[in-house]
Amino acid sequence: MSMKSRFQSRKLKYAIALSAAVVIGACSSDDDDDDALIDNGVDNEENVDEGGAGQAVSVLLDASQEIPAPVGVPAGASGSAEVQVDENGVVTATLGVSNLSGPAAMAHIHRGFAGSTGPVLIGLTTDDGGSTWTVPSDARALTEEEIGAFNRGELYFNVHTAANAAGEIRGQIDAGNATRFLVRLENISTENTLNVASTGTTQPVPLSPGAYIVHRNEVDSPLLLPRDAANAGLEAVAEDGNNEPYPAAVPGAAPFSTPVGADEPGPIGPGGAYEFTIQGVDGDKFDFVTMFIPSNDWFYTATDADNSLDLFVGGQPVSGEVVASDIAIWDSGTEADEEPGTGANQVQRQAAPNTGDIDPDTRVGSIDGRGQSVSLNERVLRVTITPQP
Ligand SMILES: [Ca+2]
Ligand SMILES: [Ca+2]
Ligand SMILES: [Ca+2]
Repeated sequence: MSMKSRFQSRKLKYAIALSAAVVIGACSSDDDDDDALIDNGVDNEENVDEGGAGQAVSVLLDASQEIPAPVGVPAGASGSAEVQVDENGVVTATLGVSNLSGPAAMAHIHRGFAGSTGPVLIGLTTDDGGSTWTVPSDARALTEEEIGAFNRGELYFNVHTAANAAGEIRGQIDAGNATRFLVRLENISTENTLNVASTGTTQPVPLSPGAYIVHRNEVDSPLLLPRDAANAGLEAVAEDGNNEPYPAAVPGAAPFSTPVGADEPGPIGPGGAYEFTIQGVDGDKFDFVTMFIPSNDWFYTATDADNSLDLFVGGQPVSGEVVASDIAIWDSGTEADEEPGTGANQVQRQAAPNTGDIDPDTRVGSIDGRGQSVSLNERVLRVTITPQP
């Protein structure tokens, strides 16, 4: 694969002071206000896959890693596992558990970073009533993307009991080869950001709970596929700010929901932010979607090459604010567009979710590419990616 040619084709981007007025439209995008960057355009001579395919990983399970927090767990409840994934994705694992509140009823390997939950990939079986679990010989192999998830420490064991059906002990399968990154999505709009021409007024641009993914796809972000008609996860975020359907619609998609400093899921207005932690190895990419709320079906996402942000450049972890031109407003192609900030079928005013006329153009694409425009006086979203010690 040609990481090299990709990076060679990309120019160094310079910091430019943010101009007072930025109009995003068919002929003018937010390419104009590159005011910081993580993309230094360094050539990547060779893309070496790091990580643990073939490597045996030891895993300790306990109640403290479990989400949500389990109840009535004996102090010594624990598990110990050894797991290996070969280059074809075939998983071998042995898991022993002890001191649970009752017999272990199920044990699975899931996809999700530490601190989040995600779908089951592989079910384990037991021959001794729940003390020891293994991957059955007829279990499916991991896909290429799931092997990537294993290599970056994104898989975990979860053991279920009657008392804790959602899980009593959990253990992250992490060989320690990955870099941890804190991702911050910050709303930097103000009361004066969105121009509403029909009323001659301005509005802020709130952003919604959304979804993110770390992946290795060469051509496109899985969050945006298919591109000729939005997946159900994207439609729900883009029209209604609802991220619940995404994990089922797109394997590996994970929700972010609760603003920094809040107790409950909700949108972020000016000054608000979402934060979450991801992990990656060289070659891993990151993408996200969050609704441009004063719209029918618009969202912010990465528009870097392959619609994803590289987590490593020249083999080194990226660090800092994502260059503004690598983020843009897209349309999910699922609802006809009304004037931003006023439409009766937009989420702030509509009678019910998923209400509005069919979009005459069903393609998932940037509003620039679809010939649409919006008048913004300021930037709305700042994304910062910071490697963690
Ligand atoms: Ca639309
Ligand atoms: Ca719809
Ligand atoms: Ca609507």
